[in-house]
Amino acid sequence: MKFNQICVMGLGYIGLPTATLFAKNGIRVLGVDVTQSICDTINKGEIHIEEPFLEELVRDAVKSGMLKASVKPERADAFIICVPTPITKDKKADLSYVVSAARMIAPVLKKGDLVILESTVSPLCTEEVLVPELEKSGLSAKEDIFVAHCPERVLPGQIIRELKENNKIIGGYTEKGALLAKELYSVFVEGELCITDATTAEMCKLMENTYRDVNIALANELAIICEQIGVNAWEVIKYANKHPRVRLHMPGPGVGGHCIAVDPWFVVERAGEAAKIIAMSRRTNDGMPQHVLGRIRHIAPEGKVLLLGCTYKPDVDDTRESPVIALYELLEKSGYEADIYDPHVEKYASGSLYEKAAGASLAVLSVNHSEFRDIDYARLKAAMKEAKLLDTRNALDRGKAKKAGFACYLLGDGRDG
Ligand code: SAJ
Repeated sequence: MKFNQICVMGLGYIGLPTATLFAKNGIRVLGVDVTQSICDTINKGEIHIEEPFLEELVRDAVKSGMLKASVKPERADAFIICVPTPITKDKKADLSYVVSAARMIAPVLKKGDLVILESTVSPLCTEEVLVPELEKSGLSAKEDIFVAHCPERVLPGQIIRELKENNKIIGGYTEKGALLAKELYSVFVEGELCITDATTAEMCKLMENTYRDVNIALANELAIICEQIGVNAWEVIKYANKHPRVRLHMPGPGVGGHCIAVDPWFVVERAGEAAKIIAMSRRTNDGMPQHVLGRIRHIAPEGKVLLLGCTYKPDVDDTRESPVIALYELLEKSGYEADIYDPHVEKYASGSLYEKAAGASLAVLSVNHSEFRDIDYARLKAAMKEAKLLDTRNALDRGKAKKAGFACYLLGDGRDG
């Protein structure tokens, strides 16, 4: 089959880069997003998110006429669903965006079309949620149309490169569905296209992120233990990782983002009691802001605390599920005067780090943004009320800070003061 026109449903961190790469490789793309202002921005050749190389690609794709955005889908050869799958307050997968995307597609669906679900979903969602919705069109997903689950696996900040280079799992609802999806992605994917069934693909994606979450929980537990027994967890990790079969992860103030902090709960929801380690790891990581608060209380019992960075990871503008926001709220609840400086987040980027630090009793490195690599510690000290630093990422130049007169503390270090 030749794909002439495709529709990409959802123009966020995954949908927009995906749409753009197809457009760049000769397929006409209609990007669909329910938010009119997002469509307007894209149709002007501009973007609404921060991601390296994306802006130029979108500009070119729109200019060439290969990429357009609209709030409604149109007839196409293939539909790729890239909508969010958030989590509810009681830790259940919210599949409502997948359902509404399927409902928008159903009226324009015709025999022979391919529908791909890229969003991360709970086990069996393709079979139990997506297919029944699509079949409301009167077309059978076994005979008339083709369905596949091909989960996105790219890392924010490196999306364009990883979309092309990463291996991709192609989970067909039927064998023919998998083959067609493989054909479509081979337009720009240079990695291996691994064919399996849709439910296996769902589990692969969930376990990739669960693996990371469980390992980060182990690192966070190690940090807490090291603080108790008086060793430095970062040194333990550094040397343990010299073993050829050991790959300890890094501790931190918690796990954020819309993936790792969320996906393991999808497994727990389905597997219940059987998912013991997975649930416990989630709780360990969710408990880290509280642990950091404990350390802050010890170092600076009161006053103003400035958090350096509030995104869920370095050098991105994304604050979704960020543990730093949780820490900020905990600080406020505990009577501190809390503030955030983050050069990547408009709301917290005004003024300079030094202006924001005025009168603070403690500065906490909460996100290891590149900008924080070369802080002028003498200037920072002059601004602050007390010269105290807590590094939760092992990323500050604490040698320099100490020379400038700072008392430095490190998460996971039981010897730091
Ligand atoms: N983190 C630690 N310690 C570590 C590594 C990470 O505390 O050793 C924290 C980070 O600070 C951050 C969180 O984990 O808060 C997650 O960041 P990340 O960079 O590990 O991952 P994400 O959420 O940006 O992207 C992940 C990726 N999955 C894996 O690496 C297995 C990506 O490939 C997926 O596409 C993405 O989830 C997704 O969409 O599911």
